[in-house]
Amino acid sequence: MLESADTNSDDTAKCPGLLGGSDDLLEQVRNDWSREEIEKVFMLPFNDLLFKAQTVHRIWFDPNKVQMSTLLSIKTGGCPEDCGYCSQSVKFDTGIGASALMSVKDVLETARQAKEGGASRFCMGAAWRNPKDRDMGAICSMIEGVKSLGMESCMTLGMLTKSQAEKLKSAGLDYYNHNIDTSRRYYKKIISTRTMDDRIETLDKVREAGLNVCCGGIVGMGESREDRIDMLHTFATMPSHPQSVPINMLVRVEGTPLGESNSIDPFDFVRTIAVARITMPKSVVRLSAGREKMNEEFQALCFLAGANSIFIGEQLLTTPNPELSKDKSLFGRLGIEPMSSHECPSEI
Ligand code: SAM
Ligand code: DTB
Ligand code: SF4
Repeated sequence: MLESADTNSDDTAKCPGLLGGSDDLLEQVRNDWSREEIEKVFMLPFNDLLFKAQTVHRIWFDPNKVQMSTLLSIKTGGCPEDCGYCSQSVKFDTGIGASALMSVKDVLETARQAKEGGASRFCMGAAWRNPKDRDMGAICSMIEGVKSLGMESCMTLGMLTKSQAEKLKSAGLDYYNHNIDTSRRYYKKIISTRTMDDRIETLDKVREAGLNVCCGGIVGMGESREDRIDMLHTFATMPSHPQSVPINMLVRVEGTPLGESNSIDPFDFVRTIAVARITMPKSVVRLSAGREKMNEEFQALCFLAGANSIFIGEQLLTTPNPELSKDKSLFGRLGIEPMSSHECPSEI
């Protein structure tokens, strides 16, 4: 086990890259991280932090492979929740109206195009507080169709009942995305219509149904470093680490309460990625929303810090993402290649 950073803080300064112990001890996957240990890692000198993150990354992953997913909003706008960052809440005037659930045929045509564009996973998102049972038939047909294209599937539909989670699993769903978004303390400033515990409950149901968990958060909502450390501590001490950890940089949407937020220090964003990599060594860490506003050097630092998944395609749910040609050029310059599904660790 890694020694507590508390016991060897002087050594850490003399021995960059190690928090104590030898590199082969970094192979351990731990769910017993203390908040203090995570804070110590977060606050390391930047070069030491990146060295350590890259060391851990190389134990578990090919450092030049990045998993590529494409995202589609299968049901846009009109959501009754009040998440302060979101373009799709009915509570904010963002110019995005409510539309109906897309047809299975249209979803599968978009999935086919995503596969042609190089995506190995197709992620579908709905602006719901929770799915209605009457929608589950269409949702399951979408999952079956995506699987028959030879792609992995991911859904994010809001809160689930036990039986809905089981239905998704039976349809062949690989991942369910449900984010905690931020620290427990800051959460109340961002969302009032459902609690952090509601989200944790859904995550438990997803895990118990045997689905891979995709759970992450957003950085840049005005939260403090303390909040980022708390959020990372929550992920790292879950009963098992989420198999996929999306770290989103807030996309500021006009009309939302967070539309005018100050931008985050890029180095703090990179630190968040690096700490996710170190504390959840086997998880795929996704450099998720926000790439449109990052330059190539910023993204390269995120990959160096251990991010190994992205969304490709020009649209996230309702906001833009870099053009495919720009991503292809960046990957060419960095020598990054797509990670195939069988290289992507999962529990199922
Ligand atoms: N309605 C479902 C839910 O909230 O779980 C699924 C869709 S919701 C849009 C999925 C996630 O996208 C949110 O939990 C949040 O982390 C992320 N997200 C939404 N809007 C964002 C924004 N403007 N910037 C960054 N991330 C955002
Ligand atoms: C996640 O953590 N990020 C994605 C996905 N899970 C569903 C969503 C990002 C949404 C960005 C804002 C938008 O496009 O509306
Ligand atoms: Fe609704 Fe999800 Fe947006 Fe929150 S994040 S308002 S639940 S679509």
